[in-house]
Amino acid sequence: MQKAPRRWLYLSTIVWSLASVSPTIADSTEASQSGPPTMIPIAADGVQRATVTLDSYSYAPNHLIVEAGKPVELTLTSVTTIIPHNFIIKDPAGSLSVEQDVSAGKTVTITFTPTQPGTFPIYCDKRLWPLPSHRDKGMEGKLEVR
Ligand SMILES: [Cu+2]
Repeated sequence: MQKAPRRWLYLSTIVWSLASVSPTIADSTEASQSGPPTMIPIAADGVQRATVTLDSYSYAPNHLIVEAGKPVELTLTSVTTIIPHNFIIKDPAGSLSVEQDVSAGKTVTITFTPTQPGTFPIYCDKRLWPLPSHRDKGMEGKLEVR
């Protein structure tokens, strides 16, 4: 008799604590969307290297500026303890498509070469149903290709 109600209480506590995080996220959304533009330097070997920190729910920096036609190497470092994230860059016109999962606490390096100038969205499409997606919680940014 006792087991079922106790489990329900446990689950509802989790849902409640996840929901209670939302107001904080709404605040940080404003800040993350207005992050300062970061021009990624070109190293001696011609590679544009930078490190991006993934947190719940943000990228830092989140506005990256790179040059077209030169390889970009991004080190994606997750500082979360539980929540998995990903790093997606999509050009709707098809010139760029990057998608990389980054597990909690992990570091992954990705390389791609943008060919077309433009500004492309960066975002995390993970979501824990029925909560909004991480992108909706502010986990987004942009890649500006010049
Ligand atoms: Cu995420």
